[in-house]
Order: sequence, then structure tokens, then C-alpha cells
Amino acid sequence: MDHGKTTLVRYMTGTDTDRLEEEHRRGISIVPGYAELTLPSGRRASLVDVPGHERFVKNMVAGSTGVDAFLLVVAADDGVMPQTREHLDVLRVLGVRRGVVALTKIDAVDEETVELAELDTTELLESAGLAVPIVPVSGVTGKGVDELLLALDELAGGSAGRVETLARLPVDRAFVLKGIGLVATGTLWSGEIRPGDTLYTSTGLHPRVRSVQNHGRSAEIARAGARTALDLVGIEAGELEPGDVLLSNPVPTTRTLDARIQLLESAHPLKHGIRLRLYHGTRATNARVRLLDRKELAPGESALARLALQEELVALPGDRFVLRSSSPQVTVGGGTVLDPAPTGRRSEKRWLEALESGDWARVVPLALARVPQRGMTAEELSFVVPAAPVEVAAAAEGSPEVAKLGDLYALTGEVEAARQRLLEALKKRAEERPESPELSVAEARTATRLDARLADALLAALSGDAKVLTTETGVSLPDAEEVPPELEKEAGELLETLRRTGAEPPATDATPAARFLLKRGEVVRLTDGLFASKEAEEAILEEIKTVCREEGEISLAGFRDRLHTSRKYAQAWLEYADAAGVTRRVGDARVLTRRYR
Ligand SMILES: Nc1nc2c(ncn2[C@@H]2O[C@H](COP(=O)(O)OP(=O)(O)OP(=O)(O)O)[C@@H](O)[C@H]2O)c(=O)[nH]1
Ligand SMILES: [Mg+2]
Repeated sequence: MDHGKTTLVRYMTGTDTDRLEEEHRRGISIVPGYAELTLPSGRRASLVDVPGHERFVKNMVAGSTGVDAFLLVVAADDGVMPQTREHLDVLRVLGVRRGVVALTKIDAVDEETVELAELDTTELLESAGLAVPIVPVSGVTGKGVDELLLALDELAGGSAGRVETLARLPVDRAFVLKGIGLVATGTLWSGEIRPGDTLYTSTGLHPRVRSVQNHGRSAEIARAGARTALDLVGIEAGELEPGDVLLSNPVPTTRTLDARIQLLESAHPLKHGIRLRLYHGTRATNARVRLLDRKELAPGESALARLALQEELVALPGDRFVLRSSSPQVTVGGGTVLDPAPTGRRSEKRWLEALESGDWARVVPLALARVPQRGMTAEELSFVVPAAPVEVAAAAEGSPEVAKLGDLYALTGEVEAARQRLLEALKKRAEERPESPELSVAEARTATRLDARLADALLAALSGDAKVLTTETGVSLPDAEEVPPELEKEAGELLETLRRTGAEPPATDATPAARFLLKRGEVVRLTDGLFASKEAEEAILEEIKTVCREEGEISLAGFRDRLHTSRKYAQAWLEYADAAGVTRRVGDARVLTRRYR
């Protein structure tokens, strides 16, 4: 606090970021202020000047969201203060590791004091594991500012653009401008926003972007990292407030997060079930913390946790958040979202560990197993996995456990089982109603036991491969309609003969008609060259079971006499019963297998 942030920003940019009357009256910053900085290379950077007072750390956290790098200000006369440490802690839990330190007010103190403050700062940076330059400056005389600008330029050059396609703008201000309408501002987290885009709010509205501004200038596009002001239509004053999120695609909100949380060295041990304040984007809410793998979290350590939130958030995997205690009001740690929409009442460690592994080929099948009947698009997967849709798609397509149907991914095993069920149902319908062997589309979907969306994708894929025939009236097996009439006739005659001759069928070759009846289950094959009707088979097996149950066993001669048949048929049937698992040979006789006893 009071270390010279606002003064330095004013010197470098000409912009006074203390806009509020109260800020001028009290001589302190209260809300984040924004200024544009042109660097020596011509690159433009956005500066967010955050308040330093400990009462406004929550504003500092909101202001720090979405930044690429930090400019930490330490006054040479005071040196490192508790707020210096807390700001650095916040940056650490938000994952902002790149930055520069400005050692200010060097005009007001002697060289020795500057050196002491520099030593102090070096120690702090070392303990935080940060290797960043320290530049002594004065925000009053401008001494050292050129060096500072060069250091910032170097940082800006190393800022990698974020690749996600989803645009997310956590709103930090929303106000009505006369003659313009509702204006929302924020630091764009990811993606791009253009005039004409339709956006989605976390509250289910979808305003349209009339114009985009960056630091007061009209812009054709807002890119990730940019300070962004949007003029919105289709939304009323009061329907959008700081803390809300504007999105390029609808994302479900959540009240439960599974996360890896980190406790600061300076914090007290954290107990299971504790209530903390959670800061995510520009939103703050109460959160109850349930530790998943221990009862208590020691300072400096991390753990898996489930956070139950009081208010809804738009959170995605990989998002960072800050945790603060309410009394005393101090930052205690933070975390990374692993699963923003946990399904079960209890979290699965295996799933969370896979998410942390960064091995998407391992995560994608587990993600699909959570919705086995639904399948997911690459975009839906990217809401579950902290990776862009293209990366997720590549991982999915490389995995043998994952099948692709249209633009849906699903588990290979589930798709295969659904395919079998569908083909079975189609076969059954063709047998039961050869005159109309079709299932309606609704019946076909039901038969797959998949969600309609995935079922339709499966039907489309099977039609494409000519495995099924889809017409306006329904779905059928291609060959169910294509039985040639001669075959139908021949098969009908053969079946009649076999039914008439019962246990003593005439020798029959494996003709197409015989194979057709076999496939339909109307006949069975006794031995090579001998087919019998299904009815005869059922009767004979019953007879064999009865004899065995009455007499304990059955012999070839005994069975032949009982059937009044020849030795040839008696032998064929007994061997068939052996093969069917009904009987088993014991010496010269046969007994029932255990299953039929
Ligand atoms: N001599 C001298 N005074 C400075 C310098 N920078 C800031 N000051 C003075 O220090 C006081 C606080 O400066 P600010 O720029 O408001 O400090 P801040 O870090 O923005 O303060 P908060 O936003 O409230 O945390 C003001 O009176 C400034 O004039 C400097 O480099 N040299
Ligand atoms: Mg200030």
C-alpha cells in the first residue's frame, strides 16, 4: 500500500488510474484502474493498477484475473511489507509466474536504503521460487523508468497467445452509457470477440455485441489478454453485473468443484469442512472445503478437495482460483479446477488423478465412461478436459477405446454392444414379421439403449456402411428384404418336410435353403447331411431328459427301442445331445450333465 503503483503507471502512461473521487480524497486506490502502455518496441500492453490496501485485496484479486505477467511494486523506503507477500501469494496461486519488480521512490532515500530494500526483495523472490529482474525507479523523477520499460517489453514479447477457442470475459464493470446502452468491461481471458458476435451470460441471456473497444478506441477484434469494453444490445441494465461472465458459447454453471488446492506456508493448517471465500475471475463466493484424501492440510502442502459453492460459477478445468479466510481476512491459498461438474456424490480419485496427469488419451475414455450412453463432441470434451477441442479430438482418435460416430466420440465397447443389440432386434423383427421386417426409428433407438443423439449417429454410420437399411418408414436389415422368392419357396418346402419327418429326417445337403433355415433358427444340424426341425429337436431332448431322470442314464439300445427308430438316428440324436451339453458319456451309457439334473 502507498508504494507508488498509481504514480508509476501515471508516469509511464499519462493516465490517472485513480478515477474515483473517494480515491483522490483518501489518496489510496480502491478499485482496479486500467491504462494502456506503449512499449519501446511499439507493442502495446494493458496495465491493471490494483489497490494495495489490505481491505481491498479482493479487488486486487479480481483485477489480477486474466493477466499474463505482473509488475510488483516495492517502495525502497519501506521494503517488503505484508501486503507485498500477499500480492505475490495471490499471483502464485493464480499461476502468474512471469514478471518484473519495480523498486520505487529511489529519489527519496539514500543508496544504502535502496540496497537494503533490494536485498529484502531478492530474498522474497527466492523464497517464492521466482527469477525476475528488479529495477530501481522513481515515479516522480522518472529515473530508471527507461530500464523498466525495456524489461516490460521483454516480458510482453514472451507472452504466448492462449489457444482456446471459447471466448470468456469475466465482467469487472457494467454500466449504462446514455445513447449507447449497456457497456461491459473486463480482461478477456481467452478466445476472441468481434462486433456482431452473440454472447452468452452465465444467467442464460444472449446479448449481441454492437461494438468492441480497447482502451477507448474502436476495435475490430478483442483478443485474449486485452482490456475489452463491449457495447451490448439485447440486454437490460441490471441484467449484467461485475462477477458475471460473457461467453462465446453457453457453458453450464456449477456449484460444486473438484480441485487440487494448495495451502500457503504462511497459513494455519486447513481442516476438513472449513468455510472459505473463493475468488474466481471477478466473482467471489463462499465455499465449503471437503478434503478428499486427508483430514487436515498442512501449510505448504496440496490436496484434492471438493468445494461446495454458495453461488454458481462458470468454471472450466484448469481454471485457477484464490482462497481467503474471512477472519482474519487473509489469503490462505488457492487451487486449480480439475472437474467443474463432478457427477457422483463422492469423487473418484482415479478420475481426478487422470485429469491431473495431462494425458488426454487416458482421460478421454474415462470422461466418456461417465456418460456411456450419450457420447460427447470434441467441444463438450474440452469442457471436461483442460485442452482445446483439437487436442482432445487428436487424443480421442488415437485411442483404441474410443470410437467416432459422426462428430460424437463414445466408448468402442459401448458402441459395439449397442450395434449388436440393434442388429439382434432387427433380426428378431424380421423373423417375427417377415412381411414387414422394419423397426421404426424410435424402436431402433430404443433397441440400441443409447441416447437419441448417439443412437442416431450409430444408425447413420451403419446405414453408411450398408449394415442396415434406413428408409422413410424405418430401419431394417438389408437382406431381410432381399430374400429371393425362389429361396423362400425352397426353404418353405424343406421346412415342411423336416417337420413332417420329425425325429427321422431324410438326408439333406447343406443347400442355401437349409442354411437359410439354420440361420433363422427353424432347423438344427444333427450331423453332416442331416437336418431336423426345431420342434423335433425340442421333443427329442425332452425325451432324453425324461429317460435320464427316470432311469438315471440312457443307453443307445434303450433309446433306439423307445423311439422305435434305427440305430443311425438314435446315435445321431444322442451325439447331438452330448454336443448341446444336455448329456455326457459315461462308459457305454449317457447321463445328464449337471445343468439338467
Ligand atoms: N518521492 C516519491 N514519492 C512517490 C513515488 N511514488 C509514489 N510516491 C508517493 O507515494 C504516495 C503513494 O503513491 P501512490 O502511487 O498512490 O501509491 P499506490 O501504490 O498506488 O497506493 P495504493 O494504490 O493505495 O496501494 C503518493 O503520495 C505519491 O506521491 C516516488 O517514486 N518517489
Ligand atoms: Mg494506487
